Amino acid sequence: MFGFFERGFKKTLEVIKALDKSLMVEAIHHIKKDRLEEILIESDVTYDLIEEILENLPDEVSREDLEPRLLKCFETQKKDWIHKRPVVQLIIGVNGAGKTTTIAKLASKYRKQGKRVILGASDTFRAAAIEQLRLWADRLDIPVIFSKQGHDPSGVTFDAIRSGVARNMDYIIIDTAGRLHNQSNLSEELKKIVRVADKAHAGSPHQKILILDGTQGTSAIVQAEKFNEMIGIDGIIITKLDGTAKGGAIFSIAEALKVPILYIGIGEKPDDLIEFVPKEFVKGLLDKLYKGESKL
Ligand SMILES: Nc1nc2c(ncn2[C@@H]2O[C@H](COP(=O)(O)OP(=O)(O)OP(=O)(O)O)[C@@H](O)[C@H]2O)c(=O)[nH]1
Ligand SMILES: [Mg+2]
Repeated sequence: MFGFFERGFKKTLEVIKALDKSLMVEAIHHIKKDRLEEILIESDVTYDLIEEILENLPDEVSREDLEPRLLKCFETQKKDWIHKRPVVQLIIGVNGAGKTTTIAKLASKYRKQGKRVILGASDTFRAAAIEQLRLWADRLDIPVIFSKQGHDPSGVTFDAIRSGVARNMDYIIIDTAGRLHNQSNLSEELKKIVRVADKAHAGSPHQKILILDGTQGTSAIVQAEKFNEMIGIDGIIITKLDGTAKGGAIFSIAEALKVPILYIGIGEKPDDLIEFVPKEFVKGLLDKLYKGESKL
């Protein structure tokens, strides 16, 4: 059975392995600092953060030295979620990041936990977007509230939340559009959705979850900051890590945004979503760095 790191960071692991085979065999107790720097650069950790991680460490870096430095990047990971029923999750992110697919994954996960889920198709910008969510809802046998293309997305949000409350749902998950004519349009639309959600169910949306495309690596940080300025972010899900070697970007994303990373997406199917646990992530990476090839 593969562990968390092998499952979630396959491509990143291949790069680390390919980068220095001899290093992988020899590095039982220590790794040379410049080698470590190379590995972190290759896996897309930002340079400033690499400097911070390696600051004042000896030339030969031990696992014990490195571990707390890596974990420190996730210090803000803890978050007190509001567990008010139903929980309203607003899913935001740029076009193509994986919002709709991730909604299907989340819904499928909650269903398996025996929870009641309803979806809101508030990406009314494209007809195909509504269809895509309806198709997932059909496959997963989950109700979905939708309207016609071009209708006000906050109207759909209101209806979905009211319906979710009336039907005693556990989770109401709202899809949104990633791209409008310009950024100020998007910002205004998201702000309105948030206001209307609060009207439909006071205190909601409880979780504003940003979906980031993992193949973009650290370049997704600027994008995330913009969404944070618009309406604030409570959690992040990073998708498409199955297709990228930029897994190290997770350190920089967590450290820069100070928002917890909740899950990672590792494929297109409903089960391809795994909970992100910083300790397991760091342990998985360190196991690979310090135990040699035979274990890979
Ligand atoms: N390999 C892989 N593909 C993914 C993952 N998540 C999403 N995708 C794919 O990425 C593409 C875009 O996903 P969507 O869920 O449609 O993205 P979106 O953010 O809803 O896009 P818009 O509605 O256009 O804004 C689809 O082809 C998905 O199958 C993932 O974790 N791994
Ligand atoms: Mg979509």
